[in-house]
Amino acid sequence: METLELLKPETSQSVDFLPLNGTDYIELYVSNARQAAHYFQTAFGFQPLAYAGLETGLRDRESYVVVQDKIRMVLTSPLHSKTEMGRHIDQHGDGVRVVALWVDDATQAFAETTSRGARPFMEPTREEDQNGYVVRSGIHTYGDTVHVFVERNAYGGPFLPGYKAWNPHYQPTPVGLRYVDHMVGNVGWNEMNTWTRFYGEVMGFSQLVSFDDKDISTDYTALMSKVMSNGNGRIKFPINEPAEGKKKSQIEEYINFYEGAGVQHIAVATDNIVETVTALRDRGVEFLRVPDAYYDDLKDRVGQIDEEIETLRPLGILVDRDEEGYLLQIFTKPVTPRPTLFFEIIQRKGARSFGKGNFKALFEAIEREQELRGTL
Ligand code: TYF
Ligand code: FE
Repeated sequence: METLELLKPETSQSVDFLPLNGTDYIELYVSNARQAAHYFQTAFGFQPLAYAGLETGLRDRESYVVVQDKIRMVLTSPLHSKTEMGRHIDQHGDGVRVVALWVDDATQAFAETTSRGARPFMEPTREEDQNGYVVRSGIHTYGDTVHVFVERNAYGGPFLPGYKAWNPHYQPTPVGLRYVDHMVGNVGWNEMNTWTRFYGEVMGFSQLVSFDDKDISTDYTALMSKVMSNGNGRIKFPINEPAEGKKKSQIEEYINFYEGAGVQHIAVATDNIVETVTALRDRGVEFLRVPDAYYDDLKDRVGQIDEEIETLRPLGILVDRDEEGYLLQIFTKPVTPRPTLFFEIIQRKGARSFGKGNFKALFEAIEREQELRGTL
């Protein structure tokens, strides 16, 4: 199947029971939030936004919020032993705990999803300060990951009530990251359909068919993937499960190291991938490399593109084309000690797919890394 289509297209009559405005924030539980925030500022060009911790009256945790255009990341660490955060970090290492979604009505989002079978994580809760109020609610998804619904239309503060503005001297320049394009979940053996059904039935998403399942379950990939999208397309969640191949699936490696299902990669969009990747490299971000031969037949595969192939080659930027246009993408090495979480930088020029034409080269590059780690 080559064309992109929704398997369950929204008709004009069907109402989206879970309208989502976009990604609100991504919260990572990490062992040293202060240093992680510094890393995301220094290496990825995020700006300091807000802080909560001892200085705001908290005793159990510290959180730093960094921002780049529409992307907000929260780095949170516990301040003492035997916390839920500490248990999360012990099991998973540093990783994504919360994928927060911006809604107009967090109470309704909670009711609509829990009535369809979602496991509650947080009852609708109103928090307020001098800047207004926010209502948040939450449900569990795969592994220990949760979705928090954030209703913030009546809030004017820097982040959430309880946080104070964080405006230190050190503010490295942004690298041009704009918004979260998609976030990928890795789930266990034979669990993909459970979770795509969850996003379909509980959250009202539809499957985006940009490649059929068999396309990527070949020798060199050993994974299955389906992409779930909400009604307006602002939220896209590909779900991967491991598959039996000649070698250990990269998804199985993730599940083993993360000790469960979790967020595998966060894809962030840029309007100028050449400038963004140049800046990220200069700041020490490390990317996967495909063999140089990839660039020799690139023009034959993708046709005319705006960028010079000789500009893309030294940076390792990949290109793929679909019926609607093309996209440029590149993948970082894992950003955590365990080979689990990584980032994708993506620039779309019309294409709405996910780089199927790059899977072979990409997955072989991942396998070379697995080989170095001794986990293949
Ligand atoms: O999100 C995607 O589908 C692409 C391709 O382990 C991809 O970024 C899929 C699986 C994977 C790495 C990249
Ligand atoms: Fe991706």
